[in-house]
Amino acid sequence: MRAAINQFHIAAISDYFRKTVKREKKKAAELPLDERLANYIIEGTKDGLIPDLDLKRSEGTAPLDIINGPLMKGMTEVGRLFNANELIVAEVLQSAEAMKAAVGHLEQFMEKADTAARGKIVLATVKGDVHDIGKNLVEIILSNNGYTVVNLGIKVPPEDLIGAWREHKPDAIGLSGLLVKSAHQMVTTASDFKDHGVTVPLLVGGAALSEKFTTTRIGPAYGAATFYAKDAMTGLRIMNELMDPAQREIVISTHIFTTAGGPATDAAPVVNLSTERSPKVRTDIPIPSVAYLDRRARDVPNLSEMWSYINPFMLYGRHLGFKGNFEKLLAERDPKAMDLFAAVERVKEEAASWMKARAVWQFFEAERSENAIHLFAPGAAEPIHVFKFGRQPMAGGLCLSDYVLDKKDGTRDHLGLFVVTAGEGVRQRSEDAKQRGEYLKAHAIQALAIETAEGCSEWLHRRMREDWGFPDSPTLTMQERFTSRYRGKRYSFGYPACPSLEDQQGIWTLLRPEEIGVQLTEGFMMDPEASVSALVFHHPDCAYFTAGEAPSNEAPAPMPGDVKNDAKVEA
Ligand code: B1M
Repeated sequence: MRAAINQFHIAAISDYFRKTVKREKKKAAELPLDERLANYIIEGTKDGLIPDLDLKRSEGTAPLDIINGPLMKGMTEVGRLFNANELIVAEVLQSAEAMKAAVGHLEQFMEKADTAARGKIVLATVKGDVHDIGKNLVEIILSNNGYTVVNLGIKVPPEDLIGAWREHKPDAIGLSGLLVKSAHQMVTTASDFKDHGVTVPLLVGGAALSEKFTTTRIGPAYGAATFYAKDAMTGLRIMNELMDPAQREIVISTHIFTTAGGPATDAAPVVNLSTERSPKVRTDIPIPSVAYLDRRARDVPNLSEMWSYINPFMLYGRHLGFKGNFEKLLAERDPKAMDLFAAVERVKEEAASWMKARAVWQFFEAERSENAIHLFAPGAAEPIHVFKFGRQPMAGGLCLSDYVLDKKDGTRDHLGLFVVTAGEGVRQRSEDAKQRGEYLKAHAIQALAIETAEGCSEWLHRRMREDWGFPDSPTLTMQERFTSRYRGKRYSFGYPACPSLEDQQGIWTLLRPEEIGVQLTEGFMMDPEASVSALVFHHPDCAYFTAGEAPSNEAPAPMPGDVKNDAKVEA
């Protein structure tokens, strides 16, 4: 049973809040002071926190001892509950907010020399990469567990990192990146570190990164201790072990990797030289006509319509950590679902006044030429751009060019291209909230923008199907749309069917997305982060697959990748 989220839920939520909050408050008050102080952190609440901190101080306990005592005990318990799946990301962020508020209050009573810092880390997203939602989560978790974090931001070249190492003398360096290209940039950065005598522990993380790539490529390039951190809490555990004299030596000695995997042993990229259209793709279907061939660029006015295209699993599950079927549990008034829904609604209320969803798209006349697709200006003889694709490394393997039908009676088939974004102003607003200690809001703003970009992709793709003359059936549910149960499919460069990010340049040449505020970085990533580009095909036989390398294209970063969403770089 899929209950769409609506106003009924809003009313139910406020009623639920009134009752429960009163109940919890009563229970906590019965706890002894130290447990109460830890409990504020665990529950992620600030109600009563400051008076209890002052009560603890009035008992003669030094502020630093309160931080390193009951408060840090609370944060440690938060880490344990998170790893035991009893707390979700959103709740961990609320705990960090309480910790920030507590430390912020106590600092005024501390000697300047007094510091609770357990260690220092320089953190950055690598050169060419714009992603920081992951890095910022790491900063929030580490800085509220007693670590000083020097966050250098995004697109940080090795020389700036080496400069920061000299200036801040950190106990560790943390590198972040979203894409496979960034994993390779980490190898380059690590070897630059080695050449400049940097030997502090190196922690690396990012969606497309893997333990294997870290131990067989980044580690050997660095030559000193290197750690793969699959998430922020793992980053914290590694820092705690490194800063613990009892564990440091053993942890470091077991994370120095010398045997390089990769290039020497890299299997030759799989190139399927066949140019035969796969028999899995029919050719006996009529070429659907498109409603227009001119370039369209829009501010998408109705944000709440975009938000109705957001996949709840991604927003509430992937980014905010909710476990289980969010929509179903919300309909059943599950307290965690209610809390999270209300928190996101508050962020949406504010974002509605400033968040901008923008889109640029165009249909192009298209011709298939073996494993390439030629795009033409209306009626032109010469192509204005050619995209070359790889083919699935098997007999009858698929290639994206197979989905473009041959010219019929002088009529060419078509291919759609689009770029959407919801990233304008997001980084600054999230940073401001983070500086104010509103961590859940800071993270939710970035997560909402990212999923608004995805939602805008889903909305625009639907619109392009309508403009192509095959609207979705009225019974198609949003969930079915999320699993692309409609005619045709969209493919994004970097994903397994078209892994070469360099091909983004072609989209930039044709669509000029700069006009909707999206720049392409030297690493062929889109700035702002909350942006998506795609090729849109109408063919009913479209499927997701992993292509081998595109012949003639210079080999992009090695990409194993499976068809669905979890493409990790392997050494
Ligand atoms: Co897309 N994307 N994406 N994407 N995306 C991936 C990464 C991809 C693997 C999917 C795939 O192929 N199946 C693929 C990359 C493959 C490749 O590299 N070639 C991919 C692609 C190709 C793209 C686009 C290029 C597609 C396109 O539009 N052409 C595009 C690029 C956008 C751009 O350039 N601006 C794109 C866009 C997006 C969205 C914006 C829609 C969205 C948000 C991206 C984001 O997170 N910033 C998105 C998403 C959500 C994903 C997946 C599904 C999930 C990523 C995620 O979880 N992010 C991802 C597939 C996958 O991983 N399953 C995919 C949430 C974030 C909090 O996690 O950044 O991993 P993460 O940070 C974590 C940990 O990694 C760790 O802790 C953090 C918090 O727990 N960590 C550290 C990270 N840094 C650390 C540093 C440390 C310690 C720990 O130092 C101490």
